[in-house]
Amino acid sequence: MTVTGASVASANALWFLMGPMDTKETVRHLPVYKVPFVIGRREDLPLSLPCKTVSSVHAEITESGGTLVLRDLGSTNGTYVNGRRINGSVTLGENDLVQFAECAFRVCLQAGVHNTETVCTNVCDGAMAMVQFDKLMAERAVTPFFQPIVSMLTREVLCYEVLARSRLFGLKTPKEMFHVAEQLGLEAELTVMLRWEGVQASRVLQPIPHLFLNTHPCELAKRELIPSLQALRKHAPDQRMTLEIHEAAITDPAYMTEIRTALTNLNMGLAYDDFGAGQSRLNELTEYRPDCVKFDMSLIRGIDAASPQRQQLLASLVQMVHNVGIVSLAEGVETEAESQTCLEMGFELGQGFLYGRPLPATAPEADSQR
Ligand code: G
Ligand code: MN
Repeated sequence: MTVTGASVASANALWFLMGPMDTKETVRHLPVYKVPFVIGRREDLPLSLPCKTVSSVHAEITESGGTLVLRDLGSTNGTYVNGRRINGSVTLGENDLVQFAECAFRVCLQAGVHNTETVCTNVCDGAMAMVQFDKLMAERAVTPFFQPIVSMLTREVLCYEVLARSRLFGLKTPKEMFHVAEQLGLEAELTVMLRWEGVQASRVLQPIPHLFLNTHPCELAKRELIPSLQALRKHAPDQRMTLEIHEAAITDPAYMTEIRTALTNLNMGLAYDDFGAGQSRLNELTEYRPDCVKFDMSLIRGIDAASPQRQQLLASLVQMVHNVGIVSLAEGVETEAESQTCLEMGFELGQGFLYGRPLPATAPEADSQR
């Protein structure tokens, strides 16, 4: 992707306008990804503000010696910095409050935006990914994919895991989306949005399916998870939902106890994701009892041809989970032989390309007129 004009991203930082500051709209993070960065009502501008009080070409930001310089372009209702109408050019600093007529933004400098090895070549792509990320969040431009979770024995589809995808350049996969989200500290916001849109998109399926929904470790670290689940339950009172938590995310026992209680009260299940990939924290299995343990695909792939010791170890873990009344799920099953071995070991549920790839939800023909 090419960006015309000079980039104002320095080696490891990028300027942003954060806003709007005074409405209930989603807060946006708009990278000043090129200079001149022209602001106005016109749609083809780097920052287009569809607001009647903003002039069609209202103001511009340029760069001088690494700092941003703001200039009003003869707008009708004026450009303000920290409440003062500006004449001529004004240098902008971090945390300045900038207003284009009635649209207010905070100026911020985001450090650590680019890795040192990607400095020159990818700086524009990085900035463009930021522009796209703003669009992703503001327009909720995600396409949730659904991967079936089946009964190992009957192959009947019992639930679906929601997986994040989008059609935006540089943000197609969860890895790409979360890479940008982490730079902006918006991992929790992105995850909350993905769960919500997953629930929303699943409504075309009949009957409305039981969903497995992912969490991000920072939601637990920042103790932000529970309110978003309460909102989701309110939005979908009757939908069956199971929350996936990565065992490595469990760092605060007190908060995990709160989450377990909240999930029970909200009639949501709990699954441990990627079990066996990291620490395999066995204590937690009884402490905050999950309803389901998802065994990581690294334990499953090639299990049919693995050594008897490895097979025995996995079979014992499945048995142990079963003995405490928890359902076991094999992730990443790709072949019939893996599936057969997992079934013999006592796995109750399976997920993987053998049973179904992640796909967007489409309404069945017969239900499409609903
Ligand atoms: O960490 P978590 O279990 O939430 O991630 C599931 C990921 O695994 C998804 O990105 C999904 O596309 C991928 N996946 C699902 N089934 C298979 C499979 O059978 N094989 C492989 N290699 N990947 C899979
Ligand atoms: Mn998962």
